Amino acid sequence: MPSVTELGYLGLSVTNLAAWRTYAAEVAGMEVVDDGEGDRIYLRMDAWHHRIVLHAGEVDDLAYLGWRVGDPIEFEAMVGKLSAAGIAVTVASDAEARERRVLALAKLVDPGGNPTEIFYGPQVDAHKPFHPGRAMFGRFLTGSEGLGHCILRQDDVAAAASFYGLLGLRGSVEYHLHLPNGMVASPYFMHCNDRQHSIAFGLGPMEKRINHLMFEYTHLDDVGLAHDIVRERQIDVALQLGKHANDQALTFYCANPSGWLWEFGWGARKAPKQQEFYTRDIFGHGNEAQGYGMDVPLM
Ligand code: MBD
Ligand code: FE
Repeated sequence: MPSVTELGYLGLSVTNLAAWRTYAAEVAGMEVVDDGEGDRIYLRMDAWHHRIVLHAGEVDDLAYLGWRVGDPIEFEAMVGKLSAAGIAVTVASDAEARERRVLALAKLVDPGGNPTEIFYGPQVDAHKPFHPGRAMFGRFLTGSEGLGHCILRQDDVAAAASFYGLLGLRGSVEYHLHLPNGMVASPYFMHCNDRQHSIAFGLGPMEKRINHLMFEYTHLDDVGLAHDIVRERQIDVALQLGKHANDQALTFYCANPSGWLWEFGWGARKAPKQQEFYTRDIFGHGNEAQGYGMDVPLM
């Protein structure tokens, strides 16, 4: 059965490209690449041409997610499998593939309405060493684990789980969180490689398509340095430093210039073969700035 292998790239629509340039480079340490197209800039995290495209736009939200498959055979099999399941999927033109810096891609929409792309063959600029936007102790942990994970809006969790299951991701509910109103939140996490989760959903209604992007540093000190910079610049922190029970990464969540969250992390364990669930995090992750859709009791 064909399967995606990693969350390969993201496209974001942003209203303030200048603020994003500063934040991505000086807070997160990503490399900003401008190919002179005028309406977009690229963020590098490793040797790939880019992992994130920032499109100058009217809205501040996710524009699309790119899921990688291994090669043309997997690509054809995946497009065939999705079509056979009754999902509308369109193979994009060569011009669109060039625009994404991949050999080929197909476009579809997930059950939450999130524009989704399946691709193979990213452009890897092996000749161009990754050059962080600020001093870094280590690097971004990408490789076969992809760029990180996202929490997406899904009004129908069962439909989302079966859609991402078709893409080849596995997972389950991993928390039962008791909310102050007496309800229980049951967020659902899915993986397609060693990264403990590449996607999650089911934390409740969301204004935007995306709640947060998590990326991981290879060195703990880069989380500490980012945290110092975030505090120095008085950027809103929605969840304080803490350790999740599922991926066991040390992370904190702060606002990006689009008003949704980036989760800065280090030290995640690899995806286990069998599912578990938890009722709280290991430590920390106290709620601080409200209104970012993360006012959930993880502790
Ligand atoms: C995560 O990465 C996360 O964002 C939440 C809310 C819970 C567990 C792991
Ligand atoms: Fe997360």
